[in-house]
Amino acid sequence: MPIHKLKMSKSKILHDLITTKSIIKVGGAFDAMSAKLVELSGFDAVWAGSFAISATHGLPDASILTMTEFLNVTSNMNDSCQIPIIADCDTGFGGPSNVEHMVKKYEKAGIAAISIEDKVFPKQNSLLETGTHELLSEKDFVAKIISAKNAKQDPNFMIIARIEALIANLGIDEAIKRATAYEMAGADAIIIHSKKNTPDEIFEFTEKWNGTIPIVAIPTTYGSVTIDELISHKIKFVIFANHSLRASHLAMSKILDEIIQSTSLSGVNTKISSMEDIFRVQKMYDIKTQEIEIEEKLKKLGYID
Ligand code: SPV
Ligand code: MG
Repeated sequence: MPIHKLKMSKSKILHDLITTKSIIKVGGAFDAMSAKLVELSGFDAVWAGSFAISATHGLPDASILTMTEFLNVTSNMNDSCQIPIIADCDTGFGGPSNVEHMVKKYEKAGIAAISIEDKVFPKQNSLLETGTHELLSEKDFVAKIISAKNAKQDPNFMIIARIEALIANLGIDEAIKRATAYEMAGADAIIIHSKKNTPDEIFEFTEKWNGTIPIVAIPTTYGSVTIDELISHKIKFVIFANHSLRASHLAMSKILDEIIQSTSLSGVNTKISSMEDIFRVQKMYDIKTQEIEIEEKLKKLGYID
């Protein structure tokens, strides 16, 4: 009898990392190539963030793209790399029934985890100072978690509940109350998000909360926090949400400005990746190997000498 080597699912890979790693490092990406670069740099998982994906469509991070559009991008990212993908699913694209449909679709696509946040639809990016950050009632968000949990088939597929109470300036007690409710409803992890420039309120939350599910932090605004500090304050996942997008934006803007102001490309060629670099990441060299394999097969079948 042939022995089939079953590949471990990415949800299982992500789930196992919770016990084997002191902290899981998640790099933000916005398409297949940036996801691949996140993997090549040694991150444990990829964050398919709504901010970065919306921006690369030239659109605001304000619930504009549809679930299908996000899922298409996220699936491409998933296909391009071996590490698990954590999908930022905003508010879940509607009510509990929309969340149910979404969980089925994302799980079927091989995505390891989804995150839904407790804001009302349409949401706006959490770090937009002038943004409206209205929270959904705890009861209505718990209904979404119940729906997500009922819809998932794979026990390792993670439902991450994201708390926006600190973003909405509602304070630690509200954040703790919601975290407790979301854990009780079946969330597999909690994202506690903050827009402060120090990790103080995040650490106050992690000290006060008695929950047992993993806690996720997104230290975009409190970027001076160290990995060791996060670990010692019970953070299990750290998401570097948008740095690949912002790095690309800066690099592209600089080079394009230089090209338009120059009379030749001689100055820029050393400042950009080589064609070889891109050939490698897009697996261009696999084409030759495939051609050789096909040719050998065609020879065996007598089509060519
Ligand atoms: C994202 O990357 O889309 C996020 C994180 O949701 S934040 O931009 O900080 O809201
Ligand atoms: Mg987002």
